[in-house]
Amino acid sequence: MPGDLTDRHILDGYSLARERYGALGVDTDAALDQLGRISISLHCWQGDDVSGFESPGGQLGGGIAATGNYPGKARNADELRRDLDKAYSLIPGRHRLNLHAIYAETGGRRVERDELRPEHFARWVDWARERGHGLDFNPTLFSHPKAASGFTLASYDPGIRSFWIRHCLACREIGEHFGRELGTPCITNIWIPDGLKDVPADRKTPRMLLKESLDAILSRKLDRACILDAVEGKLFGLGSESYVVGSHEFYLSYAITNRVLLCLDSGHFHPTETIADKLSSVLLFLDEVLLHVSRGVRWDSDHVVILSDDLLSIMQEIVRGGFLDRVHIALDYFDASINRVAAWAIGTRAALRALLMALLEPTDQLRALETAGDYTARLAMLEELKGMPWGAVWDYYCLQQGVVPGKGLIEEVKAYEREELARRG
Ligand code: RNT
Ligand code: ZN
Repeated sequence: MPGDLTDRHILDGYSLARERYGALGVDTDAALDQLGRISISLHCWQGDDVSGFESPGGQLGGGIAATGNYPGKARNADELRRDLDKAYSLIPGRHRLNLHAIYAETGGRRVERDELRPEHFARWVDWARERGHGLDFNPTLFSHPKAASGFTLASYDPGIRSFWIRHCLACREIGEHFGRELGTPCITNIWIPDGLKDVPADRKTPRMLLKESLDAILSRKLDRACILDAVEGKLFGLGSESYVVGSHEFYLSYAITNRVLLCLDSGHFHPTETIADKLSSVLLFLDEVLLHVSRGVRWDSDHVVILSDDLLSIMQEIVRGGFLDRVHIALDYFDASINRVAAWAIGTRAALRALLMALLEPTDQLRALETAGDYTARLAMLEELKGMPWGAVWDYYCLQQGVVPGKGLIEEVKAYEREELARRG
């Protein structure tokens, strides 16, 4: 078809792009080599609006919400895995999967969350092993009667607290099992919804309780070659607008003191605050961090990731700081108003495109200009880079990795919708 992107167009475009970047001292082949080694953790929960398989029709709680009712949502683990396979086939590179505890497969039997065991995830492990995906994990401390008060690990009720402590301990065992089975550490991330709608009278006690609960959970020493623990803070949620127990300062301090990973979710801060600026600070004091790459829009912190300035600065900071080995990149958003497979593919491709743009920067030159105080040239160079043919390098990367380039993604997703999603009631 005239105007279509053929292999020859892509190869021609790449060879011109390689020359242009070469003139700036940037090696495009080396950048693609590096990009190919980056594994992003895709969040299983985009595939079914954070429903999980615990109880049909269960309500999403914990101050997060998926809006929209696009048809074709996965109703069980087989459908979810099929959708994930489709999504991974649209994303160049080899990537991980981030599971939540509510995605256990218990064969129709109700298993309480504090009784979950590795065997309830056996099929996920087999699937991951076959396809070469590493697994990450999350205890689920929401969408449950014992979280209905809005409090879990910081609850004043010792029975509630100990239930959730047992759940988190069970999940750490599962995480360690994943890491051992798959030969890559499983990042096991704790996020809790605990907070208050209105002005608290006591901000201190719930935080003391949370600290105690976390100590009880994390003091059990597990093999760091198999599991890396992370903790995730937040500024506010729906129904916890005035106070969130696990705030950023709480978890930053906790992570530094206890040598666990800090999870920075890009949707969990004030609207003009970006996590890009935080990386070079926290990584002076922490070995590693986990990112939940997301996109905040007004009250929502979980829109599909797009190639925004914010995303680009996060990836630039990771690359410029030499942090690729110490920053684990995961995605966290849930949009039920568009095709869910497309949501995974578009968001992950955006994250990879931003990484590629960052990898194509002449970092040393930019730093030299800055060190010399030549801010004029630095600004001019940064603006120039935005117009460089990085898109041609991306297309070539897709071709190289056997993944559909350009808007071919749309046709692929539509075909999958006709052949698979349309058959779901
Ligand atoms: C919620 C946190 C958390 C969740 C997932 C489902 O605000 O971002 O990471 O999105 O655990
Ligand atoms: Zn998150």
